[in-house]
Formats: sequence, structure tokens, C-alpha cells
Amino acid sequence: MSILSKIAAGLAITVALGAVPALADPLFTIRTADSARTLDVTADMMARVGSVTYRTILPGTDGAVHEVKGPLIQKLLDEAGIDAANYMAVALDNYEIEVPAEDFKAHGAIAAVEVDGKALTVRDKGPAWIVYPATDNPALADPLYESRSVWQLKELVAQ
Ligand SMILES: Nc1nc2c(c(=O)[nH]1)N[C@H]1C(S)=C(S)[C@@H](COP(=O)(O)O)O[C@H]1N2
Ligand SMILES: [Mo]
Repeated sequence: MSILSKIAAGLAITVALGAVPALADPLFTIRTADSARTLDVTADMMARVGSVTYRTILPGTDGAVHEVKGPLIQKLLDEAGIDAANYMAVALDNYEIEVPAEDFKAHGAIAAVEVDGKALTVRDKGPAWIVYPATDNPALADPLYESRSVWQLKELVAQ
């Protein structure tokens, strides 16, 4: 085998194993109930709409404050052209809960994709996790918002 074909074979294996997630891979999907409007949220798109970073606790973890980073979900809804009163947030483990639009419009919930500078994987509750800025706004440190802090987010479906 020539050096070039060895490199090509190595790259093919890397892609096949999914070792390098492509910028175009969807992390989760935002859609209307009938799927007439569907937006696959990708790393590419998140880079375009921009991310925010804040320090907050993560429900169901160690109680410590972590630095979380991700796009404001409202920006993604704007990108999708979807404006509903409520959304069903559905996770990979099939956990689902209704989230009012207010949480995105007024409370600054993000789709966290990084914690403490490290990209989230499915193993650590990623690739996307609905997170609220509960340190900035203590009213959000409440079981109601904790129950809406959906990890392994798969879909956000307008109701
Ligand atoms: N994917 C997923 N996200 C979830 C849940 C879940 O079961 N699955 N539980 C929710 C609830 S009810 C709470 S209080 C917090 C923390 O859950 P834990 O205390 O079970 O870890 O995560 C929320 N996000
Ligand atoms: Mo909960």
C-alpha cells in the first residue's frame, strides 16, 4: 500500500467510526408537531447564531457551579421560524416534558453543548442539555425548572 492510500484508508476508518463528529451532524431537532417546519441544529449553525457562557449548577449532578456554553434556545427558534406557546422537549431516554416559550423568551435557557470547556457527549448528558441561568436568577433554582433541564435533548416540538 502506498503512503497516500494508507492515509486515505485511515481517514475512511475514522469517518466510519464517527470519531470526528462532522460540523453538519444534527445534535438535536426543532420542529412543528406536523414536521412541516424542521430545523436540524448543527455545530455549524450554532457557530453562526453564537453562544453564551455562564456559570450555574447542573440539576442532578454534584451541586457545584460549572461553566456552561451553548446557544440561546430562543435564537434557534428564531432560526427555525417557529414561535409557539409551548414546546415538548424529548430526550434520548424518552423523558419528555412541556416547556413554556417563556423559558426561552424571558429566562435565557440555553442548549448547553459544553461544560467546563469540554464538549458534551451522550455519556455525559449531551450532546445538548437544556440549562437555565440559575445562579444569575435564583428563582430558576427550583424543581419546576430542574424538571425542564432536559439532558440528551433529541427534539423540541412546538405544541
Ligand atoms: N433526559 C432526561 N432529562 C432529565 C430527566 C430525565 O429523566 N431524563 N429528569 C429531569 C428531572 S425531573 C430533574 S429533577 C433533573 C435532575 O434529574 P435527576 O435528579 O434524576 O438526576 O433532570 C431533568 N432532566
Ligand atoms: Mo425532578
